[in-house]
Amino acid sequence: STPTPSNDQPFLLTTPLYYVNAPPHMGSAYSTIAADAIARFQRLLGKKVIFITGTDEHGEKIATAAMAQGSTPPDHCNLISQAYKTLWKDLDISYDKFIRTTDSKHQAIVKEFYSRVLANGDIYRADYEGIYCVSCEEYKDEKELLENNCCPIHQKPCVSRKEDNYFFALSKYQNSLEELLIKNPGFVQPTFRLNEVQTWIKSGLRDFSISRASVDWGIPVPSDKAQTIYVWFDALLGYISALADDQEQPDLLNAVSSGWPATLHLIGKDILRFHAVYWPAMLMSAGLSPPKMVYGHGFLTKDGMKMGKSLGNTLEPNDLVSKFGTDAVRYFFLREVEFGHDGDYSEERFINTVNAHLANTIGNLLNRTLGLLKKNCESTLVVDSTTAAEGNAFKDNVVRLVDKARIHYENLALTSACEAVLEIGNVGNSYMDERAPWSLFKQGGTASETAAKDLVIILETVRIIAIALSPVTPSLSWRIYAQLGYSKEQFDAATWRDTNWGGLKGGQVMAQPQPVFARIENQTEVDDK
Ligand code: ME8
Repeated sequence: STPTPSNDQPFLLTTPLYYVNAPPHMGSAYSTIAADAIARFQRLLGKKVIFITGTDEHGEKIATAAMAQGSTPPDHCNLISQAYKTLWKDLDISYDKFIRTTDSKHQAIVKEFYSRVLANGDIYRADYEGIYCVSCEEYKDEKELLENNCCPIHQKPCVSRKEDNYFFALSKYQNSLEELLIKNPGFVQPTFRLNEVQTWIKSGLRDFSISRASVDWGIPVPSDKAQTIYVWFDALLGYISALADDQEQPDLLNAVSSGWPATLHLIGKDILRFHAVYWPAMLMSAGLSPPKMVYGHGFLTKDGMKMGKSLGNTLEPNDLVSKFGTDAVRYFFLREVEFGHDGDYSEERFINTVNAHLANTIGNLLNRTLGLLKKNCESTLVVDSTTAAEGNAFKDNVVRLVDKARIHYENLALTSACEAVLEIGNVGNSYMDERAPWSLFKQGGTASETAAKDLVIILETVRIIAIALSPVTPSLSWRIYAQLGYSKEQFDAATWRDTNWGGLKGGQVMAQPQPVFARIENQTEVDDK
C-alpha cells in the first residue's frame, strides 16, 4: 500500500548524491549552495525542512578512480566522502542528513526496493548490446553522440558493451509518466526544461538495464550474486534511505513514512532524465509516490564547456573560500549565474560583484551609519524604528522589495531574490545620500533629531537586508546582526517575520563599528599599476 502523505509534510529537499571519483569541485558546490539557500529560506518561513545530501559511491567509475590512486574502493570512498563533508562545513551548508550509498542501511533499503519491483513483475533478464559512457554511467543513444562516438557531455569516446543483464520495464510506465506530467505541470522546473522531458517520453520509453555483470563494486543483485545493481538504480534510493538513518532495522516503508515524497530534487540539467523519468517510474513500480518537483539548474562553464571532474577543467571551491570567504562564494554564484541557466566564472567579475554589492552597498552603508550614530548618539537608537518611519514613504518601498524577494525565493528564483534584496541596499544608500544626516547633525536642534531618526531608519533597513539575505549569506547576516547589538541566539531565532519593519527599538545599543565584509583587493589591478 502507498503511504499517504499527511498535511504536515516536511519540506524534503535533496542535492544530487555526488560521485566520489574525485574531490568536490565548484559545480558540486553550486548545487549544494543553491539547495542550502532554499533550505534556509524554508526554515525562515517556519517549515520543517529535511535537507539531504550525500555521496554516490558505487560503480565502475569509482572503482577505476580508486585503483588509479593506488587505493581500494572503500578507502577511496571514505577519503572523498569526507572531503565533501569538510567542504560543506566550510561553505556553511546546513544539511540535515548525509547519506553514503555504501552505508549498510542504504544497501538494505535498495535490496528491499529491488524485491518490490521484482515482485511487481517489472524486472526481467535479457542480453543487451549498446554504447556506454562510463563517465555518465549510462548507455547512450547513437543519435546523441558526437564524432568518434564521443559523449556530448564528457567529450570522451564511449565504449561498445554487450552484457546479459537484468532490466527494468520502464516502457510499462509510459502512460503513467505522461499522466504525471499532465497532472503536475510544475513537476519539471524550470518550465523550459519540461519540453525536453516530454520529448524523451514521447519518443517512446525503452526498458533499461539495472545490473552489471562486469562491475564488482556495487550492491549485489539479491537473487544473483554474479551481478551488481546498476549505480543509478542504487543511488536514487539514497534519497529514501537517508530517512532511515535513525532506524535500527532499516525498513523501506518506515523510511518513506518519515517524510517522503521529496518536495524538491535539486539537480543539474545533466541528470534530469534519471530524476524526471526513470526515478518516478521506479517509485511507481514499488508502489511509492513520485517526488513533487525536480529542478534542473544550469552548468557552471569554463570557456563554454561544462566544468567537471571528468573533463578536469574545474574550479576549486576550497581555493575560492580561502581567498574570498564563504559568503562571497555563495553570493557570487547565486547572484551572478541566473538560476536555471548556464554561467561562466571570471575572477574579475567575482571580485567586482562582491565588492560592489557586499562591501559597498551593504557593508559600507551599515558602517558609515554606525559611525555617525557613535559620533552623535553614543551608538544608541533614539526611538523605535516604527516611530522613526511613521508616514515615511521610504519604508513602504523597503516593505515592497522584501515581499518581492520572498516571492522570488518561494519560486526558487534565487538570482532575482538576491537582486530584490540588493535593491533594498540601493534605496537605502540613496535615502542616506538624500537626507545627508551628517550635515543635519551639524545644524543641531530639530535637524539633529531628524538625523538621529534617519539613522534608525537606515539601520532598520540594513537589519531587514540581513534577514532577507541570510539564506544566501548566513555568516555575513550574523555579523550584521552582531553590529546591531543582537546576540547569536537572537539571530538564530529570527524568522522571515523579522523582515517586517519595526524590529529595532529605541534604546538599543549598537556594537563598535567594524567592517562586516572586507573589500577584496583586485590582485590583477594592483599588478597592473
Ligand atoms: O551525477 N555546473 O554525480 P556527480 C553546475 N552521482 N553543476 C554541476 C557541474 C557544473 N559544471 N558539475 C557538476 C552524479 N554539477 C550522480 C548523481 S543522484 C542520486 C546521483 C552538479 O558528482 C550538478 O548538480 O557527477 C550535477 O547534476 C551534479 O553535480 C552531478 O554530480
